[in-house]
Amino acid sequence: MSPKIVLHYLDQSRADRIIWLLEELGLDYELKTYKRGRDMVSPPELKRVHPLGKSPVLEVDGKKLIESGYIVDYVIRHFDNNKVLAADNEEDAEKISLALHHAEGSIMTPFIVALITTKIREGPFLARPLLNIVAGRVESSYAVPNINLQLDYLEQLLKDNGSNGLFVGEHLTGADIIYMFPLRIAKERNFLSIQRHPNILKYLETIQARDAYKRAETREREAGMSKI
Ligand SMILES: N[C@@H](CCC(=O)N[C@@H](CS)C(=O)NCC(=O)O)C(=O)O
Repeated sequence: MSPKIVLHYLDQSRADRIIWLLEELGLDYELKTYKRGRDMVSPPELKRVHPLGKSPVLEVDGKKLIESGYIVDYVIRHFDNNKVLAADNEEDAEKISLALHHAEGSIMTPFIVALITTKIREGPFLARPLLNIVAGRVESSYAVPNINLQLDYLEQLLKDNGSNGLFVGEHLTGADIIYMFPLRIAKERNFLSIQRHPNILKYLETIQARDAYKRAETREREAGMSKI
């Protein structure tokens, strides 16, 4: 019997990884959507789904899964019956496992700090000269060098994996699913350049041209959800 899958999707969130994952595997799922409050925080209804109130939450036969890396791993282990995304060998499996930890464990941190400094700059008008100095220091001493460090590393991973434009092995894997979100944000926020990141830019194009990715976008749009 096929599982009952419900994706709890907060607008402008990492849930875009999971809807894409479900589309790649051709799984049936219900989409429940949530709008952020004016403070950008998730609404109380999402906290009723899971006490952390973060998105994505994936419900599988009533079991509530959190953390996008874990969700990607779980879904591939349980439902990738035709080995569409699963690793072809042990070495690739290790690389994918590392990617699932790396994306949320390290890459997202400087991006979140950069998001906070942007908010700091929008503080009370009269305080802005000082706020800009504080934000600028945090950006130049931590956020920007660490974003660049992570992007250079990802650029190298893509280069090392060869000409198929993907992160691990010969076909799309969980590593591609998990790295897409920070890389899309990197592009949105102008951290990428053709001189320094040609492989990342090609990767983004390759992914965005996939049928499953487009189907996910259509479903997001029809449900009134937008990307960050
Ligand atoms: N590491 C978690 C992060 C989850 C998370 O922070 N999600 C954000 C959206 S991208 C969220 O729910 N924000 C709303 C809030 O914090 O209230 C994951 O990968 O799932």
